[in-house]
Order: sequence, then C-alpha cells, then structure tokens
Amino acid sequence: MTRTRKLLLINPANKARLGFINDQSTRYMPLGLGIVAALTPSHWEVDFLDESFEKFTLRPADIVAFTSFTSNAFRAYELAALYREAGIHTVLGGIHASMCPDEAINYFDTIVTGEAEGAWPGLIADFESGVIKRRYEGGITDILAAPHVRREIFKYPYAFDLVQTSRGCPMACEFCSVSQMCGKTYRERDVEDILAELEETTRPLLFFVDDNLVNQKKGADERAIRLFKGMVERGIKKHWVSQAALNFADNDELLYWARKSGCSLILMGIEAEKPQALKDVRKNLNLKRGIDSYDRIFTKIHKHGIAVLATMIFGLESDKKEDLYARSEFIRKSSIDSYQCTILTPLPGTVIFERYKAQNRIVLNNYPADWQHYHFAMATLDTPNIKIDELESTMHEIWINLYNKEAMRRKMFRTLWNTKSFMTAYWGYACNCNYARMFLEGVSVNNPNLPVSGSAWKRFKHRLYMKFTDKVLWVIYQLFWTRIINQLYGVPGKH
Ligand code: B12
Ligand code: SF4
Repeated sequence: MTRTRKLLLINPANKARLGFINDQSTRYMPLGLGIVAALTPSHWEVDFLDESFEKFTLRPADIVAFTSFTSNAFRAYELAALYREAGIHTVLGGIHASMCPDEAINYFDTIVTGEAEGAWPGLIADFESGVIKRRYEGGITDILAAPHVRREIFKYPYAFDLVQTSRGCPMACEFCSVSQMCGKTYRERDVEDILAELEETTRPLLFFVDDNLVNQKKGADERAIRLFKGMVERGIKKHWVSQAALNFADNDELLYWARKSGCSLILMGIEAEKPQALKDVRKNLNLKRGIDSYDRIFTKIHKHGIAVLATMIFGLESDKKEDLYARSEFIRKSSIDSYQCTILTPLPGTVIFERYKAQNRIVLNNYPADWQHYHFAMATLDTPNIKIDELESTMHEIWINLYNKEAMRRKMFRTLWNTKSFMTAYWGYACNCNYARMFLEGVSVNNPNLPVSGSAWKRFKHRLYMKFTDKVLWVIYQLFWTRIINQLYGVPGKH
C-alpha cells in the first residue's frame, strides 16, 4: 500500500513592502503552485499557506515547496531555513529560482528551474524512492498538455480568479524576463480547454495573466474572439482584466466581444512617451506604432467601455530629471485611465541587469537581502543621468502628484465620461487607489491629501473641486458603486 505523504506549498510575502498585499484586491493566487498541486499524485495530501493572508507557522510536511518572484525570494530563503532546521525537505521553483539557480541552491535542498510540468512528477517519484536530486530542469513544456490549475487549494478570499491562456513572448524587451522564462514563441492553449477551465472558476472577477492576450501571431484576433464569444455563449459571467499590446485596439469585432464577455480594464505596456526612451529598452512594438498613435488607440478602446491601465517606466537610460516630469505630465494629460508608474529595476536574467552590472551602476547589490527592494517602487541603480537618491526623491514627488486624491478623482470622472460606464470608472479608480497604496507606502505619512493616510485625510482643507466632487462621488457611491462592490467582493464597503 502507498503511504500518504504531505506536501506543503508556500507563497511567501515580501516583508519589506507590504503595500502589495494590504488589500484583498491586490493579493493574488500563485497559479504556479496550483499547477504543482495538479501534478502531485493523489496519495499526497496538499496543504497551502499564502503569507499574504495568513501569518507563517511551521507546519509538518514531507516536502515544503515554495514559489517566488525575485522580490520575495529573500523571505522564501528565511522560511526555508526554518524548515531545513526542522529536517523537512525544501524545494524552490518559479521565476527567481529559474533566473538565479546558483544562488537559490544555497538556501534550498532542491531547486527547480523552468516549468513545473517538466520536472515535478519526476521529482516526486525520486523523493519517494529516496533519490531526490539537488536540481531539476523543467524547461519549456507543451502547453497543450498543461493540467488545469487545482483551484481548491486556493482557500483564501482572493478577489480574482487567475487563468492563463498562453505563455511566451518573442519581443524580448530589455527590462523584462518573460522571454527568458517562458520562451520566445507564443504557446497557446486550446480555446475549448480554457473555456472548460473558466467554468471551474468561482469568483466574479477574473485576471487573464497572459503577457499579451492578443499576441502578434497570425490568427490571434480570431482566437481571442472565439474565446470571448465562447464565454458569452457558455454564460461564463465575469468582469475581467488582462494585459495586451497596442494591437488590442486594431479589431472592432474583437473589442466588441471583449467587452461583451466582461472586459473592464486592459493593461498596456506603454512604458514611455518619448521614442528615445522606448529605444533604450527596445520596446519595438510601441516604436513601430509610434507614440502619436497612443491617444487614438485609447479612444478606440474607451468607445467599447474599456479602461486603459498603462504601465510606465521612469529612469530609463536616456532619461534626465526633466524627462521624468514630462512623463508624469503626459500621464496626467493623456486619456490613460489608470497608471502603474514604476522605477526601472534590473531583474536578474534580463539584458538591462547584465548591462548595468557591467557598468557597475547597480547600487542595491547586497544579494540576496537586497532582492526584497526589487519590487519597482524603489530605486536600485544610478542611471547614466540620475543618481539613485535623486531618482527616488523625484519619484516620490511624481507619485504624490499622480496618486493624490484630486488627481485620481479627475481621472475617474474622465474615465466615466470616455467610457460611459460606472463599472469601468470604478475599476480604473480602484486600480489607481491600489497603486497609490503601493507606491506611497512610507512616503505619505504626513500628507493628508494622499489616500493612504486614513483619518488625516479628513482634516485636509478641501479645494473647491474636491468639495464639489465629494458630493457627486457620494451620489455615485449610493446609486452605483455600493452595488458594484457588493457584487464583486461580496463584502459591503470593503474596498
Ligand atoms: C500575474 C503576474 C503578476 C500578478 C501576481 C500574481 C501571482 N500571485 O502570482 C501581479 C499583478 C500581482 C504581479 C505583480 C508583480 N510582478 Co508580476 N507577473 C505576472 C505574470 C504576468 C504572470 C505570472 C503567472 O501567473 N504566470 C502563470 C504561472 C502558471 O506561471 P509561473 O508562476 O511562472 O509558474 C510556472 C513556473 O514558474 C514554475 N513554478 C512556479 N512556482 C513553482 C514552484 C515549484 C515548487 C515548482 C516546482 C515550479 C514552480 O511552474 C509553473 C508552471 O509552469 C508574470 C509574467 C510571466 N509570464 O510569468 C509577471 C512577472 C512574474 N512579474 C514580475 C514582476 C517584476 C512583478 C512585480 C515585482 C513588479 C510589478 N510592479 O509588477 C510585482 C510584485 C508583486 C509582489 N507580490 O511582490 C516579473 C518577475 C521577475 C522576477 N524575477 O521576479 C514577471 C516575470 C514579469 C516580467 N516583466 O519579467 N505580477
Ligand atoms: S514587456 Fe511584454 S512585449 Fe516586452 S518582452 Fe515582456 S512580455 Fe513581451
């Protein structure tokens, strides 16, 4: 008879930056662990601990397996030390183990690089036979054979279900590690299989975690339309968000079905409004379309009731201080609805990491402890034109300018005007409030015009605009948003 074994899966939380997990809507299920669980034989009991929801306690297990970004790798190392002391076999997989295997191996009994599908069944068999190795290479696997995520392990009240429909990207932008991790070709899942997995999800909110939901491959539009139509036809009712490039707006039929199937917000890698800055990181997709195309594209997306969440990078190679302010002005004036304003961060495995390392410009390089600052809300290097301290203080100023209540409220009314949707305006606004909490963590304590400062906000001398819109917003809350919040999160007033 096969003995029952226990596998404990852990998602560690970066203790140096709690802003990512201080709200229900910004704590996400680690899909990779759901796949590891799905690949685990049935005579193994699977337990899961997500540190963004639950305080860490040492639990008994035969194997304890972690996933980790670079920014929470240090925490994974700390927790692994406790388990190793207790004599429990520790495993690390995921993006950080894949990009820094020679470092990670010092902190774990076993590390897995690449995709779990190519390594986990062999690892478990070896463990059972008493011959588990130090390293396994999962490689890039056949996505058509990927198992459905084992969702019942995600017992915490995550706001979103996550689903992945494809992996890989050939674009190789220099700041990004997706091509290294997931390969340079688009690997697409079968649409019927995705729809079947969507039917297994339970939450009203959905995040398609693809890097580019409508990729550059021939037939990508048709595939996306089939997926969105399929959702409508099968009655899969979701409000969803995903990531896409500028070509998302090329096809009106696609936009129609995206909206009809519940798309409210689309994240686009805009990165910069200046061609030289785009060239700095080989953001060729945007260079090809041209920066003049941005507003036309946003308008087209808005016409379908969808908001645009633009990711913007500050501190690119050619950026001078005045370029940072210009980028911030561009965001304020453009019809972008939500904005993620990050500081260029050299992720291990990327071209920019190697370049800045060779130039000796990476200042936060006391690894592994400094990895916990690689969350994009802290400067980690001297750029050719801006020193680390100046970059950081300028960003504090810019974040305060962009993420204060008045600025976000102005954007919210503009989103409402452009999309004519209260739901979309809510998403865009909530999204900015989340970024405000993340970026202004530790910056904002004494500034009452910031959404993070709680009761201090009440003492702020309201400007006329704020006074007036306070009332309008109150009406919108009463008539629309309270209902929307209940519907999405099931907890009145939680957001
Ligand atoms: C969705 C997503 C998010 C979600 C988080 C969802 C979550 N909880 O996982 C959100 C929006 C919150 C997010 C935030 C951030 N993200 Co992000 N994100 C992604 C994205 C687009 C998809 C991840 C995903 O779910 N993939 C699907 C699953 C199935 O794949 P997977 O996790 O890689 O797992 C596979 C393998 O890695 C492996 N595996 C994973 N874990 C384990 C464990 C074991 C034991 C084993 C054996 C195998 C294994 O097997 C799995 C199946 O094949 C990736 C890009 C990408 N394509 O990977 C970026 C990516 C992971 N993010 C990245 C970054 C930098 C961030 C941020 C730091 C910065 C930012 N501002 O966005 C923050 C940090 C958040 C935090 N909490 O600290 C980088 C990470 C690079 C790095 N070295 O860490 C990526 C790779 C994008 C990039 N530009 O390079 N992110
Ligand atoms: S930023 Fe987007 S387009 Fe560029 S390599 Fe990464 S996933 Fe591909």
